[in-house]
Amino acid sequence: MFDSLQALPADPILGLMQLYRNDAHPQKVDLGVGVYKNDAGQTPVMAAVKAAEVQLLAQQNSKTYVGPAGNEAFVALMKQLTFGECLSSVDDRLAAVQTPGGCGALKVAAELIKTASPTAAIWVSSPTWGNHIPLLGNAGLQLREYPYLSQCQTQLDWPAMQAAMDQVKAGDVVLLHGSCHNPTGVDLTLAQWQWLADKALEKGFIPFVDMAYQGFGDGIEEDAAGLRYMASVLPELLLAVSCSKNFGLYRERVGMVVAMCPSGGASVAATTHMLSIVRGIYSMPPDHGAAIVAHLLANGALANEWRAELDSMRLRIQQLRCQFADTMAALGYPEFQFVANQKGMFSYLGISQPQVTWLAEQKSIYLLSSSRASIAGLSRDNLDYVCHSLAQSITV
Ligand code: PLP
Ligand code: TYF
Repeated sequence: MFDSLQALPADPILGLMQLYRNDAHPQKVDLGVGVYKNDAGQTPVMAAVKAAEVQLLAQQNSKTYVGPAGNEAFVALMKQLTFGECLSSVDDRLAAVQTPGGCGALKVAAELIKTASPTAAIWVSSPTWGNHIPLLGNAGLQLREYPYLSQCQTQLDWPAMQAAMDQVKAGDVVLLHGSCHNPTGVDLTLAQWQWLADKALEKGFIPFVDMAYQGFGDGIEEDAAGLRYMASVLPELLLAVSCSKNFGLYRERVGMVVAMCPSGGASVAATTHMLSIVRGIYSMPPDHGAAIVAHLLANGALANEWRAELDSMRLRIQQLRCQFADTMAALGYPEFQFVANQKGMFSYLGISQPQVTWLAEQKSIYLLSSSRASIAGLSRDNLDYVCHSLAQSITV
């Protein structure tokens, strides 16, 4: 049976992680995978997460099954974190379950859309995160693209995106990145979210917000403003949440999927379908990471410590963005100023594929072939090396 299988290429992002690990160059730099790193180049366990984990281990007296919906306290607290002040007015219309990471949430949502409306198309930004395609497309739904970037690849092409929204049919789904657009770092303003909400009402399409970086753009509350506005005015939306980045819980696989339904009755039915989908894929999500988040968010002191640490991570990335742009300007390349204005982990540096290859082969600096760089991979120690190498790659 397995003789017939042809080997597939590695995931371009995770494959790059392996190349970096195998590289013995003492100055190697990983600007590939979107993982937060501190100035020492490490991805430490956040202090409040570690404290919550220690307390949890001391308290936990059973490892029995939790069930397909996962940890209920986690779901309640995460709905609060994401929907904020508008939760009380929509809570009875929300169907929500804990999932294995944001990827699990995207997959469950795709299957739910497929169940509710098999002919619906999902519209994704061009470009979008590479994994959106298999996670959403493998459910058998039609994927369509809407334009997102202008020709220069560093700014939103808002008129083109607006025009595309007129093509979206009633009942179609439009995927939006909650904040810190992956791969471009180009975000929507609140006024643009409001325009999209009006358009969704007018055309009858359903926004699907992928929130994988809450707290990395402008702040925890600010990054949810678009979602919250939409939730306050629309009858329906979908939300996929990841706790991988903002709680630093990557490998624990923590996330949540939410379907906001037009009525409480519809949300009860949607929940039963979510649970059925979950049973058909992985039966129930892992508990440990979600239990950590639930413990942390329920404890005021730990929650405050976590918020402060996340704020400092966000500020560090913003500072790196500015330092990168300033250093490039000092080297004669002021055109990289856009990096300072973008949000979150990623930016397209706008260099060609041969330049990306040259940086990897000659300088052991790894970024995606699209020129997406994970800014969190920069540090005080490697910034000059990266900027000088980048400048050199432009002249060779
Ligand atoms: N959505 C986007 C845009 C992402 O960048 C990621 C990756 O971190 C995810 C979803 C899901 O991540 P995870 O499954 O690790 O929580
Ligand atoms: O885009 C990134 O780098 C992150 C991490 O299969 C990631 O979102 C990359 C690939 C993948 C899962 C997560």
